Amino acid sequence: MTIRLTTLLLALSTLLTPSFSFAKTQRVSVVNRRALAARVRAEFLHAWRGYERYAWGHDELKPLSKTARDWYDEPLYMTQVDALDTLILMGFRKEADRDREFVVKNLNFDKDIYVQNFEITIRHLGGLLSTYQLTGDRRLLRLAEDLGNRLLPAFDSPTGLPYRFVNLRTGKTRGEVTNPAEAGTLLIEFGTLSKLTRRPVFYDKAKRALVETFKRRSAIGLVGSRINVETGEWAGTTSHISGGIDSYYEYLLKCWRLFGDEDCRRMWLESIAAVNGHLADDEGGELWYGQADMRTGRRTATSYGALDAFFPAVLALSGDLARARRLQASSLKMWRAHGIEPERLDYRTMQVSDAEYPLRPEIVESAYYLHTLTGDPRYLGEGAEMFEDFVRHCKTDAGYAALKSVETKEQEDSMESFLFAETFKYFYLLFAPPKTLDFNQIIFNTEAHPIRKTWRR
Ligand code: DMJ
Repeated sequence: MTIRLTTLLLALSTLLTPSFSFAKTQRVSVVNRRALAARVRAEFLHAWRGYERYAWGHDELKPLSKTARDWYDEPLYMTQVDALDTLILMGFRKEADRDREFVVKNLNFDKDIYVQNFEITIRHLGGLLSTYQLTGDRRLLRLAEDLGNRLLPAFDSPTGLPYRFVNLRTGKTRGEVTNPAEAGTLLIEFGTLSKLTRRPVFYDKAKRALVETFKRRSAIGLVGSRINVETGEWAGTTSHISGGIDSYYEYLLKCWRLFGDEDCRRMWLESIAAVNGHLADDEGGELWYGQADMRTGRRTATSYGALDAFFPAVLALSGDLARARRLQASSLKMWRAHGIEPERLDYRTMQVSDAEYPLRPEIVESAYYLHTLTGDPRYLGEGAEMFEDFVRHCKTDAGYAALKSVETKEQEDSMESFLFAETFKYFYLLFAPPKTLDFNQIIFNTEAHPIRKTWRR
């Protein structure tokens, strides 16, 4: 099936609804925004061409050696699925059609491999569902449902918390120690699958996983870093908003907004109060979020990083623009310390503790949300600065490369699929002409796949 241009434009016009008029005072002109959006598009295409040439049919391009990498023994076309909706959003029709046909003809989940439930859910289930909504191509929905069926055994634990790995063919599971992010970042995708297939089982299992995580919060309302899915006991009691917990909070808020789920609303409101009460840190007038013991709230570390930079977006979406703005200023300080952000630093000393930059999108995502929700042109200027740094340090002749160190700027032979799903997409949406996605109708999953409400509550 090929999508006709009119169909595509219709889908896009449904997705891209103008809902803001921008202040005349903004310093980055519409012309510059258009030029920046065109630059993002051109750089995306550069990376995509590299992938097509050297890694087509494999999970990822290794941009320095110009070879391919697969996550498992057989490829699951990670980049091809993750990139699909961005190709459509940016208007690369020929490339999108070719990619979609490849995925539909070749993607087969009947494989004897153990996949990571969380990663496959946010990338594959999210990517297939959003592209189905954009194109109406029911073959993508069938693939999504087949995948959903194969992932369901992951939830068959004594607690309902999902095992980390599941064999796509046999349904056998592995990995009994998980974390709140992996247990609680499934409901947007599984819930949408339920709405679109009218099979509640997906919603129910993923919702239970979210609730079972929340139920095990401490008396002061915090969750820990690792949890055993068989006993329900915490195996790590450090609380934070970083990788391993991050998108658990994001999904509490977004599932309330997407599905109108009142349980999610209650869990979000209680959780954000605890996070702001115990993890937020006022450091010399700056706002950061650090680590604390989940039971006592005692501060255990003052570490912040590239993954934490998603939180201004969540705060902004929740309506807390004041904290969102302050935290984004801290993230930008982290970025500017080395002209691109490290994976982690100590915000008291600004000493880098993990220097790599794996092409992460979170800080750009937050700039996009803040610009959309405030109309403040400062976020365009900051986005332009970040984009120039990103191109300067990460571009290679075959694509874009992660950095081993933001201090030395030495590149690494890695280009994760979220470069296409998220990093380029958020840069593009930030600069794209003055119309924006309507957050009342569209919710991005944590991999930036836009899901549109097409159902009644
Ligand atoms: C993505 O896979 C998702 O955004 C996830 O929630 C966190 N990490 C990466 C991007 O940094």
